[in-house]
Amino acid sequence: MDTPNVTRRNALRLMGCAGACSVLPRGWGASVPMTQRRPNILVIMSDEHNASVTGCYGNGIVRTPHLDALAARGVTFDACYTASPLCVPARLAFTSGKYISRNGAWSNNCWLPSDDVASLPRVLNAAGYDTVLCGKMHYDRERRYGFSMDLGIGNNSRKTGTGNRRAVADLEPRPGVSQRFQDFRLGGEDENGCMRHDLQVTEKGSAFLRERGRGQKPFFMLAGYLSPHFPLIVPEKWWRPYEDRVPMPVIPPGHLDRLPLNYRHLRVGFHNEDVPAQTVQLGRELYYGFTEWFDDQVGKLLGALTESGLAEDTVVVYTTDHGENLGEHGLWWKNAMYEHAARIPLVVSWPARWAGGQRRREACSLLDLVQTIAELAGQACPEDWDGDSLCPWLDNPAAPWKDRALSQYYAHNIASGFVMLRQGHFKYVYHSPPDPDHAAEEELYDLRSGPGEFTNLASRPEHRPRCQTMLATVVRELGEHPDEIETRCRADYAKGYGRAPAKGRAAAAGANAQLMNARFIDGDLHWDHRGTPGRFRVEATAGAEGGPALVFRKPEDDPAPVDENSHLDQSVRVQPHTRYRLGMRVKASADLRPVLRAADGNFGSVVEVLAGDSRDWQVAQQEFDTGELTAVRLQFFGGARGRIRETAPGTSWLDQVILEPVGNAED
Ligand SMILES: [Ca+2]
Repeated sequence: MDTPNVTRRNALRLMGCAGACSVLPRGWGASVPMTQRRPNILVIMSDEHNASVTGCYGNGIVRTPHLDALAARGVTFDACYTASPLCVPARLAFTSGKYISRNGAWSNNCWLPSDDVASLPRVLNAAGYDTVLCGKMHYDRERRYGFSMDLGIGNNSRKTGTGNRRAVADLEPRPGVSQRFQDFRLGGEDENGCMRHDLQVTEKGSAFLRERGRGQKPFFMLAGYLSPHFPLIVPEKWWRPYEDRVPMPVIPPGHLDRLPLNYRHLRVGFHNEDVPAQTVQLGRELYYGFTEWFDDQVGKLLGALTESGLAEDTVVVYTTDHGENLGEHGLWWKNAMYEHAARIPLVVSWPARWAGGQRRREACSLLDLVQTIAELAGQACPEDWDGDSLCPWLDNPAAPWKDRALSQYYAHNIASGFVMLRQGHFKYVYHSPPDPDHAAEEELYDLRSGPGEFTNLASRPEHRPRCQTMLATVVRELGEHPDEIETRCRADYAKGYGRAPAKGRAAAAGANAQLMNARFIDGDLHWDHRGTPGRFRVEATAGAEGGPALVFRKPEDDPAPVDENSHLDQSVRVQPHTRYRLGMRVKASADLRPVLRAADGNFGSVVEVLAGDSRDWQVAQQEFDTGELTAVRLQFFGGARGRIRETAPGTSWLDQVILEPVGNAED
């Protein structure tokens, strides 16, 4: 990596660095003599929390008393950014201290190059800490990256390293909206997998804190909450205070047509183009309610810390992995570089060292937080980490700070990767050319004069020098031009990790017959079509961990197409509290949408896997948790929201469906 960067970091670290956290960089693994006891470090990391939906970030509607109280006891950062607006890349950047392009953490389907990387947990282990994983970090089930204790909640996904890009022209709108919007509704905590997960985080995290006595090794605990990540299924008592109280997004006329190509792809790829206004409104209200529910969990966990008697010696950090667009700019979920998705809350509280209620307004990032934690533990970071410790700036608000943050997105539903640089009050985004026929795209926003990010200044002559300078900064910071990064990303996706789904043998069709309510004739699975009878050959019966799996393949000699008159609709027995992978291979001339529902109709749609509008074979997959269910209903049909869409007979084919357990329930 670039030596000047390291020099710059060291210089910054040396400036104004005083007190217990004064650390000279010595190379990774070197411990530093401490003059006082090193603090415990509790990082509470939520999922998908839009910073602006927090009381301490100026929201006058949402109620977040516990986070606000933490801010009153701590230092709040107004312009902190994620390393990538997506779960796994952000979390792997946090784990590794590096930009995602430097460790291949492109998407949710990725892991770090090795389990043995010089991770934050390993740095803290070397400093004499117990490192405790309590909840979601979205790790592969074979990777813990050095955490010395795992409280056993989730982190059981299976990464294959594969990915793709959307074709530039693939922007034709489809009728209906994403199945995810069907999970904008009232419902009990038990109906929301994120809430079920988070109740465990609070319970096990609190138990750990209460049992942890003084005099033991210091601990670092990552309390990984899933809230307020969709599904937005929220108990009525938490939603009711926000009914008709959350303002709608304000989108200027014509704005959606002027979005960068990649963001138009996000709208089509996530099927967000035509969300009814009442759905937008309800979703926003539910999100506020979910955020308050999460804040209540924070209160319980911090209550346990107080009861433990360790609070005085514990640094408490609150942050999230990325934000949530909430319908702003016509977008839902994250994936974009607007403030709603890329900016994240960050509060660092340790009253023993820093007076509460302070704010820091300049730009910083999740990668800076990583180095801050290492420095608080009195441990030098690996020289090739990409952030800068916030400690000098925490100690002294007038200390020089870089005022710079960088974020990258190379995952799904885009035509090309993009990178964002926030510097001062400007935000610059560079989108790599998606193909040889299309140029790179740039965005430049002045967040002071236009905080809504509706006016792209990048093409204005007076701003061209600024764009060029900011792109040069991006290249220097990453050590590579974004176009080179995009090329490497595509090559990595094409290669994958060589981890094909585990396949058993078609030896036990009888077991399958027990697993699903279907007819097996001569080893083939038959089910009722409307129109053409379906027949799929059973290819495998063993799941990745020896559990039940179903793999159906349409025999090549079976000419029956899956068209507007045909569908798959089968009940399948599943293990409760288990994570399953649903994969399918289809050929489509129109959108084909498999939907997974509970057999009792009470599960909602948890799987949204679709083939897209392509005449080529498409492979899509998604993981889901079964919760309390013992059976789910697997449906496959063309069109959106259950309506069969007319397709040309013979052009749409369902080739293969895989349903297999991949581990314990995660999120
Ligand atoms: Ca996330």
